[in-house]
Amino acid sequence: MTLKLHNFFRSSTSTRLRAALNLKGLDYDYVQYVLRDGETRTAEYLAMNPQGLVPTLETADGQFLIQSLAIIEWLEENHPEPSLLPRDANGRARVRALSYMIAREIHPLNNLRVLFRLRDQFRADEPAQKEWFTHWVITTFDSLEAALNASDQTGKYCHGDTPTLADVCLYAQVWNNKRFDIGTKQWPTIARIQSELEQLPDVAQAAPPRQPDAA
Ligand SMILES: N[C@@H](CCC(=O)N[C@@H](CS)C(=O)NCC(=O)O)C(=O)O
Repeated sequence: MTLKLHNFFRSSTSTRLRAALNLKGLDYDYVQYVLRDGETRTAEYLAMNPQGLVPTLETADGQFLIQSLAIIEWLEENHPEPSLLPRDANGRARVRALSYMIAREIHPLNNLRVLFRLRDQFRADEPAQKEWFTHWVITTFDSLEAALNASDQTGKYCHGDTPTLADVCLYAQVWNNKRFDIGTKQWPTIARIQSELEQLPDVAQAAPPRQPDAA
């Protein structure tokens, strides 16, 4: 049995994990779920992932791994090459910090269930949800751009000249932003890194439109 990826094409946490799997050259079976249809809230799915969120990675020995960053760290430990984290502790701290800016500061505020909650509790219509989403992207992307520009460790990618955890998070977030018409023009370094990432077939293959369930 190979790895099984339970995911959804448009989900940015799924995109970042797909990119990591591809960069590490790992094959996986693609299992698709439609979030809006509640397909991750069934008893069967909740038994794999009690949060009812994607992605879940089913391992060859039947474990269900949840939380995309924890899964990528698991990949890193079990399939160390090519590494998505720098060899030095300072570099690892930097890459994790850049990753967390996206994964912990943007994504949790803009997740589907948060947008639904804004709608249901505060009657936020679609334009209001879009404004909310955009606000939190801009807040962190401005800081991310500044952090990237301030460091001579920024290279072809977020950290040096090989893709890291920070790049797969960035790549997925930029794709997610497109759904709300947020481009990259106002962040030239982010735009440059994204275009470098698009040149990497393993990363580009993880993009939402290239998945079997792409609408
Ligand atoms: N921190 C989790 C977040 C997982 C998550 O929220 N996934 C989203 C898709 S990107 C989801 O399943 N959303 C469904 C919902 O919000 O109801 C991770 O990194 O895996």
